[in-house]
Amino acid sequence: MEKNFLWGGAIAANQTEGAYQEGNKGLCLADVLPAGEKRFWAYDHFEENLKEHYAYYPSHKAIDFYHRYKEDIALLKEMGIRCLRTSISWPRLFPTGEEEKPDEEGMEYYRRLFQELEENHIVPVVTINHFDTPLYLLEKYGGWADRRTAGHYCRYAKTVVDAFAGYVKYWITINEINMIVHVPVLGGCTAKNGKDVSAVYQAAHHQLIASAEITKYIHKNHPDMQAGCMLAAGSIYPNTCSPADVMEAQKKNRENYLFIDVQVKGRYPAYFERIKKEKDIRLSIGEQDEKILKEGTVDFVSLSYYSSRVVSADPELNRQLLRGNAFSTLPNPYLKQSKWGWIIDADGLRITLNDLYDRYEKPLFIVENGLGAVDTPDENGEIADDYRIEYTKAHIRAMQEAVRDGVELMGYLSWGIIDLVSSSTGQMSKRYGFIYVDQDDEGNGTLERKKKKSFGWYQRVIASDGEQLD
Ligand code: BGP
Repeated sequence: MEKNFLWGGAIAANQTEGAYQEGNKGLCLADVLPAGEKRFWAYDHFEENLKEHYAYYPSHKAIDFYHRYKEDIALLKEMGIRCLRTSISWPRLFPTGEEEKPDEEGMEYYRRLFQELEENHIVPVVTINHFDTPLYLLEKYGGWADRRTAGHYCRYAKTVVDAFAGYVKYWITINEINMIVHVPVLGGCTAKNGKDVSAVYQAAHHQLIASAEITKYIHKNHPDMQAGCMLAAGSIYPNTCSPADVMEAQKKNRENYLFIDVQVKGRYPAYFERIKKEKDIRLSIGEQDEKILKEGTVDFVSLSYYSSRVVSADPELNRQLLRGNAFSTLPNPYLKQSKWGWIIDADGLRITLNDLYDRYEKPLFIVENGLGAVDTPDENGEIADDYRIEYTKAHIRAMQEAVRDGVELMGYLSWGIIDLVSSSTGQMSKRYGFIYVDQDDEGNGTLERKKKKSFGWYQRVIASDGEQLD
């Protein structure tokens, strides 16, 4: 890989920081979610869930990154990473979302964090909104379904972009923007518990508008910065070569590409008209919206990639979809799955990168990829996570092939480079890290950090610029 390739890792505020009430921080969705089975119910029952009291809320302490970031950054530096993607907690700066000015204590925390990264020569990539719209806005306005949430986001986003201009060059406006159609509440649409399709697409429209406004703001005021969109990616394969299945796969792929099509091309694609008709989506589009979208197109396309998916046009088969995840899929007989039912498909990363690059011709950036697995320390406390090394190695190889295919790639960031709370399940036991954190699903443990076998392996990969994979 090229010398300036951004090798590194990724985390998010609501899954790592903890300190959920420190300073004046307001709450976000994760702060009212339990761990385990009940979490999926909670996503579907936003309002009912608010009345529940759980014995343990994993985000409240998370991995205590808020207090331990110096120690963690020192370990990441030792690993040799060149880039860390993290997010700013919106409600840490704007507790309800409606404040005019940010909370100074919160601002100071991020200033110190970015300074620490700078001193360690680690390039930050910052997500402005990673699944943590202030809970107050979710309750009061139904989240992004109401355009006022977009206005509050823009005030927050302009504040951080201006304040941290000296430290941060790469910004991602909204994490996995297509998630809103798969798990609406997680994506920030709580109106009607995320069950009204028009409200969901209205919320998505507001996110697209807000993202375009900030992108335009960045281009105008900070020409050295770059603004990117982000897709929860993974090509969708047809179950057979029957044209009906191929058509179904194309349709499902478009449902995800829709958002990135808007963010790259600055307009809704022609096929959206048919989606609207078929789903009976009624949207209210402002007079200026066309112009806003056109003027706020992104500089790069970032993506998370964990797996590919398989769909069929046969309703009978669709009843057998693997559920329990944000994305449902049929099993792929050629591939294995992780313990959480995620299909493991390294070649799929190459296919996805090629698809995206053909479509957008913009630099791509892998900002999440990794294997969620159970790690069991041996009698000496060592963690030999060869399965994670194998997964990552295969994906890096596939990525290198995509680059040989002609894809322009800015970097590779391994998700959850340090163990953190899983977003979908709230578990600690679904671990992604090259650094182990001693904590279980009920919050027991010392929070002590420990290098896994993969730590040294990734260190060698980066030092050799991806040459030394074995
Ligand atoms: C993405 C999110 C991350 C992260 C990751 C892994 O959807 O952007 O926040 O959590 O998926 O998913 P999980 O934590 O559910 O295993």
